[in-house]
Amino acid sequence: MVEKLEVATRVAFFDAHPGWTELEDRDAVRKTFIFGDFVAAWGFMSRVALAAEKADHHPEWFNVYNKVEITLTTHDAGGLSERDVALAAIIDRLAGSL
Ligand code: H2B
Repeated sequence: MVEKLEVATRVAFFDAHPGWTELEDRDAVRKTFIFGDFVAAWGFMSRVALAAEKADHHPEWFNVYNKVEITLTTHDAGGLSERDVALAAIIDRLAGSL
């Protein structure tokens, strides 16, 4: 079983990862990424997909043209866990490098 994040870890996460916000209806975080066009958005999603598969931790996401909305939570923990923090860091890095 994966542990849910402590409050102090959550505060540190939001400080270190601007743009991620908490959902109101469940214990999850979300961030919206905007790219130049669909190809750039899809390229980003492909990189995230490979990283997610490697980590065995997968995003919930929604794409329309150049917009990718990503939600992270850990079903195995029933909320946010270190796995989400780790994947969010990778996602931010991949988005910044495009
Ligand atoms: N992804 C996410 N986001 N949360 C999980 O709890 C999770 C996952 N669990 N990917 C993994 C896979 C599990 O469901 C499978 C069976 O390994």
